[in-house]
Amino acid sequence: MGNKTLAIIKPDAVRKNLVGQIIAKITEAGFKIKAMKMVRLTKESAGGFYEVHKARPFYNDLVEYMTSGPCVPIALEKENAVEDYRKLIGATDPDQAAPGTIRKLYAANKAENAVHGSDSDENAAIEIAHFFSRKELLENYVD
Ligand code: IDP
Ligand code: MG
Repeated sequence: MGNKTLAIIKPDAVRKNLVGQIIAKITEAGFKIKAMKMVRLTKESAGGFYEVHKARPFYNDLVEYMTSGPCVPIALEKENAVEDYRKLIGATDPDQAAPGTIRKLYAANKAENAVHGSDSDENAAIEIAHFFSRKELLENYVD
């Protein structure tokens, strides 16, 4: 069981000024912030990040959405991080998300759903490396 996951506060939530409230939910749930930045993704970066969804009908809209404004990637640490964080954010579609979850509270719809969460330990490592260099992770390390 791994202890790291990648969260992203997506552009819709940043536009709605929800960064603070979402981070509060995350830290109240016991996650530690290991690295964080605010960044406007290029099409190449967003397209690469969501490469696994390339064949899906919503891929182009997803890349457009993720590049529509700044987002806030956050490397998180907690025991059982991937599973616990996915439980905290709720289902992809906010209509299906459990009460009190971040997506239930803050997501507009299945496409613009406020936050990202890694789906496995392996992908968490890949996704953290997508946004944070080894140097950044070491220099900014918070124990
Ligand atoms: P996840 O974010 O809950 O892991 P994924 O299936 O990995 O969900 O999809 C990645 C992202 O693509 C979603 O968070 C959402 O922004 C978008 N997405 C997923 N399914 C749909 C859909 O059916 N229509 C439009 N956008 C979608
Ligand atoms: Mg996913």
